[in-house]
Amino acid sequence: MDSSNKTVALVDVMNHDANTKMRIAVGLVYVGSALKKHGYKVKIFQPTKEKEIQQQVEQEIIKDNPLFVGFSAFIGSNLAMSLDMSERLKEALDVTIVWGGKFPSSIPDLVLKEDCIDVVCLGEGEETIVELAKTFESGGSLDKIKGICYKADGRIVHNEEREPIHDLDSLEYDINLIQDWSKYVSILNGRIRIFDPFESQRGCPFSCNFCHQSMKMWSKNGKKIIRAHSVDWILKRAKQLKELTGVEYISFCDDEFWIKKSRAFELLEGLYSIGIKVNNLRMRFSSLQNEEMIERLIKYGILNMGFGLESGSDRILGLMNKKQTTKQVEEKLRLVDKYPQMVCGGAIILGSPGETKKDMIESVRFVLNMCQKYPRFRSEFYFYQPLPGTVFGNMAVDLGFDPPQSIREWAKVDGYSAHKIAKGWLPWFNRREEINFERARRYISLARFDQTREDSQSSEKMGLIYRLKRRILRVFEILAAMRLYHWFFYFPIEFYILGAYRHLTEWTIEE
Ligand code: B12
Ligand code: SF4
Repeated sequence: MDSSNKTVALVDVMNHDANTKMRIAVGLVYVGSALKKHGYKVKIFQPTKEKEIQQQVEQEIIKDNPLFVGFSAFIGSNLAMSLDMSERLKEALDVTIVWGGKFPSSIPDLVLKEDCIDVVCLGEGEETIVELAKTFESGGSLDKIKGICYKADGRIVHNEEREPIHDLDSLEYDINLIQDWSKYVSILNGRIRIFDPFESQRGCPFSCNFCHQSMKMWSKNGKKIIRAHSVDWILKRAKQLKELTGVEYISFCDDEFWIKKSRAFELLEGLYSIGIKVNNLRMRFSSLQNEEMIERLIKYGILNMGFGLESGSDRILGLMNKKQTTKQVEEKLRLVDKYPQMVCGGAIILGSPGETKKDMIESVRFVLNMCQKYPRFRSEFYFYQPLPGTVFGNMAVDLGFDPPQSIREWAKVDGYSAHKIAKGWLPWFNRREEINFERARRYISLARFDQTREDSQSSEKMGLIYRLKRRILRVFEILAAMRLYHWFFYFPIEFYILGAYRHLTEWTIEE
């Protein structure tokens, strides 16, 4: 171990408010652990979207006067907040600012157009960040550090690529870098839950065209790059997490969890034996094979699965290279439906490049139909965000998407918090369709496609008033589902009624 007294500040700005439970900045725990191993003092900050909280973090960083500040940045509003903080820190400290993460790695030149950002780490950061820290400390040149882009003499320099890390078990993952567990711990069915504390493997054998995994950087000689931690490595850290927090439910943020079935089961069994179950086990429909598999999952306490449904239109599923059909999806839902203790969900993307109104209606109807047939199935809708370097990202450009020319413009391409679709984000919709698309988004969030939620909440939540409000909202949910089914969005008066009612009564049911 080298020794250095220098502090490094690592920041991941959450795009939610301080009342929402946090997810661990897994990427920063990895890079922070690598720095810690080499003797650096590391502080990880995860400010939420409130400006005061961001400024408190800035004050603490200014007080520490770190060697450099690293930001983990992400498409959407997170980009603008990370940029604001970077600008303020640069102004106050004249400190070196390094950005990393999957999204900045795909647009490094644009990131470096910002005066306050000095270096972008491309891809995996565990080795790169240590080399950067040592070089900043010694005042040496950055030109030999693989996997970075940086500014020198007014121009942008692209260094040689860095090979992906082969042996994931050689990496440190020090969960003691998390400062206040109460911000991460939530309660599910009366038990302690932590969302996505671990990544058990990196990569995916599939290449869905909308996904980051369709980028060239994740293949070598025509083969996908896949690496996994050993089961023992994960279990060791899971035990530690259990001792620290008493956790009983976790999830994994792997690209794809079921790459090797025997390993996946060994891991689930191992976790179960130390009193940890996996909540919302994410998987492809094709990974779910038969009844025996569901029975084994139930045995290890898994009662909730999250599938990548992506579309209810076979044409779009084909375009996505998803390698699944709606018929196969329904077969799997029928299989799950045999087990009353199991609930499942499937996320949908609307607005993919080349998707038409007809495809979207088909998708929405398919989901409505599945929710009705299989009441323990629920669905969420997301809106397509063009990711640079992915197959769909390139297709979007061919179809007229003019990629933003600044970080702030990219920040508007946010499937969560944008109220209006940023201009030109989905150019394959004409103006009329764009308005409908926008309204469909609002009706989708009202309709919720989530019947299981009501069941669990009515038993959990107390009070007549709550149940009454829930019933009224249910009427609006049904109306919204009807509108979506018929793709009829004229006179959206429900929102005015609900808006006025909420204003008058300060209605607080989650939206
Ligand atoms: C958890 C997660 C989320 C969470 C939280 C995201 C967040 N803001 O923190 C939620 C559920 C909210 C989410 C939402 C979305 N997500 Co998401 N999500 C993930 C997931 C599953 C795990 C992320 C993670 O922790 N990875 C593990 C760590 C180890 O990897 P890492 O963060 O990349 O870190 C490494 C390097 O990037 C680098 N690094 C990272 N930060 C830094 C900082 C410095 C200074 C340095 C030097 C290096 C460095 O070093 C790390 C270690 O090697 C990934 C899939 C995946 N496995 O990565 C998708 C992923 C990140 N999500 C993705 C997408 C597209 C989305 C959505 C846009 C989907 C949608 N259409 O709504 C939304 C966007 C929401 C928003 N605007 O914030 C894409 C991003 C692709 C891209 N090019 O940006 C991914 C990769 C999924 C995919 N396969 O396509 N997501
Ligand atoms: S299966 Fe999932 S992780 Fe793999 S390419 Fe498709 S969407 Fe991405």
